[in-house]
Amino acid sequence: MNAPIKLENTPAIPWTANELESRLRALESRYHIHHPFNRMLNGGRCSPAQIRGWVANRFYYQINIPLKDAAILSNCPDRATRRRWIQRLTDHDGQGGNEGGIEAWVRLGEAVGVDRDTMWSQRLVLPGVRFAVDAYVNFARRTTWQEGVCSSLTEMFAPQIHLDRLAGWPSHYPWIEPQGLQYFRSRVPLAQRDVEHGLEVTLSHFRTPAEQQRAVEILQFKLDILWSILDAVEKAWPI
Ligand code: AHQ
Repeated sequence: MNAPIKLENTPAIPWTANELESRLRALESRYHIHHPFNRMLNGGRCSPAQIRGWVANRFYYQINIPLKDAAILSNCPDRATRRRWIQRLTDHDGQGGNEGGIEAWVRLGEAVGVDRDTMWSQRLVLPGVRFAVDAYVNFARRTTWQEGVCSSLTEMFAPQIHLDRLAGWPSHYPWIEPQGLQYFRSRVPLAQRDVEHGLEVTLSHFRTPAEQQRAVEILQFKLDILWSILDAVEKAWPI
């Protein structure tokens, strides 16, 4: 299992920005794309009940992303950063004619057989999922905005997991209405845009060896959150 990331001894001299980025990207091996439940899901081996359980539980993560991002915004005194960061809220909540990612996830629910009311009722959300997601939101509320930004960098690895779904689900799960996968399609360019901003902030803020070790630990914390969500789902809908 994932042992906590601890460098033997924090380096005496700071890493360059490129070295810090490489250290963060090296955590990809701990990303939930490698979780047994995700391998089963993207490998076409999930039952409709398991897919419905996963979609209904990940909805709790999705509806909390804007709360997490609003917490970061409320901690951030820098207008230029806020002008960029606020886009993340409207990406999920929608704006004008764009219904946003939360509505797209509700439609994913309907496409897999979880109706809108059940999704919003959250009655399928597991204690372990609620606990992990709430830990993420509360982290963003109580820490610095820069640490909150750093924690979003698990999305460095997200385009691949969305592309895996788009490549495999139509043939693995032909019973799912293709339109239901729109969220995954929409997320790839947004993730790339968000990671560009998140890395800019992280690589410029975390400078000293101790700060850079902290950045690595923050990313590991968020990777654990995503992993724990799948642990809970797998336990409720065993492989
Ligand atoms: O759909 C996802 C999303 O909008 C975000 C925002 C970002 C954050 O701020 O933490 N992380 C994230 C992620 C999304 N989807 C997950 C998935 O597996 O579909 C991956 C997750 C991430 O990698 O952090």
